[in-house]
Amino acid sequence: LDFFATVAEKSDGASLRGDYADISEDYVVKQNWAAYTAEEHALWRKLYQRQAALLPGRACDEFIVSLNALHATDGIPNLEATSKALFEATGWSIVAVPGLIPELAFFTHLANRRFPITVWLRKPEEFDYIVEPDIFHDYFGHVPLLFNPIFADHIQEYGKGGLKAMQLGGLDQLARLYWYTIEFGLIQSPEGLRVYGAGILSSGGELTYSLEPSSSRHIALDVERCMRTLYKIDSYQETYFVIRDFKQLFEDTAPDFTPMYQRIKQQEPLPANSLLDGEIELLNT
Ligand code: HBI
Ligand code: FE
Repeated sequence: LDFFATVAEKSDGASLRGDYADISEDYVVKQNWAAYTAEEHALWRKLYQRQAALLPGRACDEFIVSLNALHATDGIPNLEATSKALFEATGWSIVAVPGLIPELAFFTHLANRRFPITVWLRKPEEFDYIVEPDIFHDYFGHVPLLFNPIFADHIQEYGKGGLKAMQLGGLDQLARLYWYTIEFGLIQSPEGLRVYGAGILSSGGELTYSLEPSSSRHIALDVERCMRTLYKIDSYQETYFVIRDFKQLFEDTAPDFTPMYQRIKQQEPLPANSLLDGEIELLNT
């Protein structure tokens, strides 16, 4: 029941979507691919086509290359087939889940190189915006970069870090880091800023918005600063943190966060639109 408290907090008290009747102990279910309707496959194709058209010049190259190799254009993908290809590439698997799952189960999957993917697809009226992650967000947004060896290792470390943070009382801080990197992160490229965060990559509006100079703040990622920063769950982000490359993300998050959690807990969290003394905005406003 802890779990429902967590989720109620995350989704503003709204009840959970998804069918939790047949879960195994680690919250895994069968995808039941044959049960998706023709309408759902058609909606997937529409979602895919809109996002794919926005990717060039916006998504990082690693994402685009891996996404194309997945051949997921025709309809809702079969997770078992993807899982096999992914395992061969980076030793990760995909497990099907009914929706949001408790943090302990979520982190345990990641720490063991299993990525949980929600089985249900949004409704047509949720084409532009959805609160809880559905299969389009989880698959389109997260799976391609699991084919990148450094990023794949990073997500496993994040899972281990999550299990540790639960012991240390650092979950709020770690969740902010996850939010501003794995979900809403930007990365430098020789041609300018690019997106690697799954929350942006799976969003029609934010994929263009997040790269506009006049939009929100763009500042270089500093892990401790990021972990102090509150985030928005119901609007575009007010700050985007930018990494140089995936190696930076991996290395900067490698140290033991115990002392950092201690320091951060003694301070007030920063509002989502903060700009601190000495911080430089990477795009002109
Ligand atoms: N469950 N299915 C699913 N997907 C998530 O992204 C997820 C979750 N449970 C917990 C959780 N995320 C977050 O609390 C952590 O990433 C912080
Ligand atoms: Fe996500």
